[in-house]
Amino acid sequence: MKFRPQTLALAAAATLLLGTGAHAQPLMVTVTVQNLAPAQGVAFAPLHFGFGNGTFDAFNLGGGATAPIISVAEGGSGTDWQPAFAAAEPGATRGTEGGLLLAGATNSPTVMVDPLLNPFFTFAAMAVPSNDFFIGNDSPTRYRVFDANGNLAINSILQRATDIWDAGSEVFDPAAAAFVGNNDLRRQQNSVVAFNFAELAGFNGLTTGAGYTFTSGLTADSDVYRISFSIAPVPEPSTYAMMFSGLMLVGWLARRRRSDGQQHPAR
Ligand SMILES: [Ca+2]
Ligand SMILES: [Ca+2]
Repeated sequence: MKFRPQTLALAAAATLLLGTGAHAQPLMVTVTVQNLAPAQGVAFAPLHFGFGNGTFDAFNLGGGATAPIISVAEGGSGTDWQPAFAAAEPGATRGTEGGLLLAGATNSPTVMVDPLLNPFFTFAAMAVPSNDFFIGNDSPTRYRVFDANGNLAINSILQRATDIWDAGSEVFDPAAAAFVGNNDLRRQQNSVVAFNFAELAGFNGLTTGAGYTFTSGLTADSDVYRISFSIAPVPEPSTYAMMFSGLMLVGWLARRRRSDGQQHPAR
């Protein structure tokens, strides 16, 4: 009787494992990104993204930008955004998509996602050229990609010109723009995160790092970016890998039982 509560806990854990297995099959999710901006217009640095539980919140409208979003907005690297996401949500599936996405270009990374544990999509990418402009979701629960049954709930996320943010961390200055300007000229803006696409026209005529002459061409209702989701089952070898890791856990439970002097249950 001494071990009974623990045995019950183990049984509950095993049931949870088996019970969620029926609906929480991991999925292969292809995240297709498209730059919809006018030709010669705004490009986007690699998209930093994650499927999570909806708790990692990188910035707030009207709030001062913190290191995670500045690391996206002022150069696109996301060197603070990714670790902050990982710290907030250790179980999230995170990724970074390709290189610089020019107007008209597309990219389609695929990641494995548990749709029940990580139903929400969070993203951030720098707008180029700019000093500190980016796209991203303010609310971490704004985009629920999977419903409670693990089915795809939305097919895509569309970003318009009016969705482009100014991090408020670096003063607008084409001479100091990321990748083409002089970093020594960068000045702290000491402002807050705000919507701002109109200022991109201030870069018109700039020869970009990609070699074209920039023309914003954006109006308030211009589409600039689309993120689309498609799902597929996990391929067989990965399925076996998941089963194997599951068996490892069951094996660990069995060892616990034996070390506790409990009889291995017949199956
Ligand atoms: Ca927020
Ligand atoms: Ca700014």
